[in-house]
Amino acid sequence: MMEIATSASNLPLIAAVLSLLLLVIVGAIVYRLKSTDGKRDTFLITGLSDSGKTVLYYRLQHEEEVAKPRLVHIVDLPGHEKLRFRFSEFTPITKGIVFILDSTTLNRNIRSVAEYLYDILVNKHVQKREVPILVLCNKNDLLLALGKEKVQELVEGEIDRLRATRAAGVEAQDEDRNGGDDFLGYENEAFKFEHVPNAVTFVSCSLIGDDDFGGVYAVGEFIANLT
Ligand SMILES: Nc1nc2c(ncn2[C@@H]2O[C@H](COP(=O)(O)OP(=O)(O)O)[C@@H](O)[C@H]2O)c(=O)[nH]1
Ligand SMILES: [Mg+2]
Repeated sequence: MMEIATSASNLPLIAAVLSLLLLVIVGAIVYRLKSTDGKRDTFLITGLSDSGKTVLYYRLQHEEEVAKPRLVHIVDLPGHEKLRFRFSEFTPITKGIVFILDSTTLNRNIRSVAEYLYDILVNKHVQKREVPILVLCNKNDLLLALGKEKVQELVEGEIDRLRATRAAGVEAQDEDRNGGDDFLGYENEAFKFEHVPNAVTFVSCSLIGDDDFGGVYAVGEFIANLT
C-alpha cells in the first residue's frame, strides 16, 4: 500500500525529469542547426597579391559604420594552382566572395585575374548556392587605374578566351576538384557575367586615402544584404 503511494507520488517528478530531458535535447538540436547556419556567414576576401586584401580586412574590422561578417577568410595566395585547393576548403560555407583587383596593373595581370574568377565561378558550391561575388576594382585613386566598366569588359573578354580552351577538355582532369559545370555562360555568345546565375557586381574603389569611392561601404552593404 505504502509502496504504491510512493510510486504514484513519483509520477509528476518522473514527468518533470522527462520533459526537462526532452527540452535539453530539442535545445541542443536547435543550437546545432543554428550554429551550422551561422558558419554559412563566412565571407571570402580573395584576389592576386598586392591587390588590397589586407587593407580591406583591416578596415572591415576597425570601422564602426561598416557591417561585419562573423567570419572572414582571406585567401591570399599568389599561386594559381594553390588557390584552387585552398579555395575549395571554404566554398561549402561561403556566403559571399569579395574579389579585389588592382585596377592599375590589370593589363599585365589580366590572365591570372580571369583564371581566378573562372575557378571561382566553376566551383560546384559557388554554382549550387549561387554565391554572389563583389569585384572591387581597387586603387582608383591612382591615375593609371581603369574604371569598373573597362575592367569588366577586359575580364569578360579574357574569360571568353579561357572558356574556349577549358571547355575543349584541355584540363578535363581538373573536374574532380571543381566539380561544377565547366562551361560558363551561353554556348554561342561571347562571355558576359550577366550570363551566369551568380550576381557578379563590379565596383570602383580606393581603399586608402580619404576618398573611398564607396569601396569599403560597398563591401559593408554586400555583407549586410547577405547576413
Ligand atoms: N594607391 C593605393 N594603394 C593601395 C590601395 N589599396 C591598397 N594599396 C596598397 O597596395 C599594397 C598592397 O595592399 P595589401 O592590402 O597588402 O594587398 P594584399 O597583398 O592583397 O593583402 C599596399 O602597399 C597598400 O597600401 C588603394 O586603394 N590605392
Ligand atoms: Mg595581404
